Amino acid sequence: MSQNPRHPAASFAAASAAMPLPNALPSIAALATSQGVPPAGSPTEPVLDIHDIQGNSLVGFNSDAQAFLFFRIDEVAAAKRSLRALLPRVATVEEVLAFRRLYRALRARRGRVAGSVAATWLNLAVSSPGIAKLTSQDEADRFTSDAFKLGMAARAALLGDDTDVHGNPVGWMVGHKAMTPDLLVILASDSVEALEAELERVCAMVAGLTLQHVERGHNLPGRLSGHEHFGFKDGISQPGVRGRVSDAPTDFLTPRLIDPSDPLALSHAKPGQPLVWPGQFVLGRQYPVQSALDEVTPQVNVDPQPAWAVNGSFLVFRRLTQNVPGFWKFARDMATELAGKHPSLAGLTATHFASLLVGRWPSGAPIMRTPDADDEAMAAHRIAVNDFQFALATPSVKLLPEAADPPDQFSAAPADDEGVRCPFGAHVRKVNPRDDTTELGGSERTLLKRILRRGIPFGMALADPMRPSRSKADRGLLFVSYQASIEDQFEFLMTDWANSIVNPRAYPGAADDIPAGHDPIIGQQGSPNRQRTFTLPIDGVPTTFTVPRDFVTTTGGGYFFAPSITALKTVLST
Ligand code: N7H
Repeated sequence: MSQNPRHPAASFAAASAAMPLPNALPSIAALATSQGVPPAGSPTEPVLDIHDIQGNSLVGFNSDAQAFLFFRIDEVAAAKRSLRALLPRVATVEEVLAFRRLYRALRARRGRVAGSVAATWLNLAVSSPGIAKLTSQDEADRFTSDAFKLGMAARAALLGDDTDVHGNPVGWMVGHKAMTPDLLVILASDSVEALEAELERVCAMVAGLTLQHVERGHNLPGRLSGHEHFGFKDGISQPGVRGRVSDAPTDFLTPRLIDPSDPLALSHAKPGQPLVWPGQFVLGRQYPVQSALDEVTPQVNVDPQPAWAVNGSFLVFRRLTQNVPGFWKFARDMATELAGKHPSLAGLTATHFASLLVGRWPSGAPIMRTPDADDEAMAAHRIAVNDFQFALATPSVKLLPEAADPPDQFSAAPADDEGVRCPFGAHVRKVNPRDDTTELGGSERTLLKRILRRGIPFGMALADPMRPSRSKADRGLLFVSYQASIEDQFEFLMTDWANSIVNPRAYPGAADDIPAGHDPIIGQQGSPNRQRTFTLPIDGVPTTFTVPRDFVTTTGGGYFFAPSITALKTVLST
């Protein structure tokens, strides 16, 4: 392990002010107590190449402050020297996971960790033009993803973004024709000062590169901590990536919290968190992908093209500006209108209406479990907050003793195959319909569409997002996702589900199906008519209304590839 004090991983061992920590990184094995017990009949999971895969993909930095540095390569030889210089700072899955486990161990023992451990991380990604510059056009062309090769701006119209008559995105600050980055450097830290210091160091270290654009993201302050700008808790539901981080049979990347005697343990890490084979997120024949036939059996993967893409992952970046006052004005107006028109909705609040659009209350509590009012205690319970499904009643699950304390005694989610409790169009039901049968078929197919989300808000928060405001300040989400296929995962979620009024599910009508409408958060009706619809079942009758304008607007973006450490060392910087 590197002892270089400037190495980001080394910096977390040194950062403990409150408690002396060992000089070197604690080994993961030392911290890995049991990560769960696989039930009999579980398929063997591959050992992930945790020294070679970048850490933000499979684990996630989850830091309070992040910076996204977009560079153009002007001088190839100097740019390669810069990459070589940055290489020791690139955080791997091993390092980020070691930190995560240390953090969890301290929190379990001491209750809180604030200030005792800190880390500053760096990860790198390259665009297709960047790869062409660092290797050759032929090499860049060997990637099989057309979306990646074309870039996000060329896909803007397909994604439903606002575009001009030539199909070019309108209003983008980064990633448009005049500013197509070659290289993306992501910095992350829990301290803004440490982040800014690292940003300066990185800029001073590199040559042959022009810094085109910087985005700064941060956890929102005060009671909005962990929430996005509309005021809803974010970062709750992620797929559980299968795979082990050492040869030990139970050293799983994703801790398993279900008792092995419970049948759900075969397919889930914990209730609400299905296990997904790692080939859905990282490239390589050694990592199986999901099968379209059942949720457990691994499906053989293929070698990536080019071969050096192994252990890499596609990174989608989207700068999403949020119109917070507009969103809440719409929610207030609709709540008043619906409450006035329908006696059964008398007393409907803007918060309740907005929660029906999201599928969760601002605290994060799922409306499937608490349909009438927010429930902060449910949201704070680490199992209850994500233990729900849609079509069938959610069964009770036997957890391992440490996960069952305190027990989840909140009311369980009933079956909602009719989309009455949680509208089919609600954001979280659109982008992850869980056990719903979709236009693709059985729910096992939804697992092929899962992504790893690593976004962070940007811009100043409104003190109270729900209160009327004339603020026009630029704020939103720096959306980041990792996946093995841009087309089949991120683009699918946008084009086939969020932007579709009928998929993944519609309401059955007497003659024809009644559309569920767009995803009211991220769904887009392409240019020039951006008017959307949403369907809410009222007194058992699916009732469709208009959503007048986008509350989330794309103001930049790009498709990148996060290569392995080996590829950075042996292909991209030589
Ligand atoms: Fe979404 N929001 O505040 O309404 N999202 N999202 N998202 N999102 C989620 O479970 C939000 C965006 C997904 O497994 C929550 O972590 C906003 C894009 C997926 O149950 C909330 C923006 C895409 C999930 C929001 C935005 C997705 C998810 C609940 C943009 C993909 C997990 C918290 C500004 C194309 C669903 C949580 C599951 C959850 C919001 C963007 C996808 C509150 C404001 C672009 C897969």
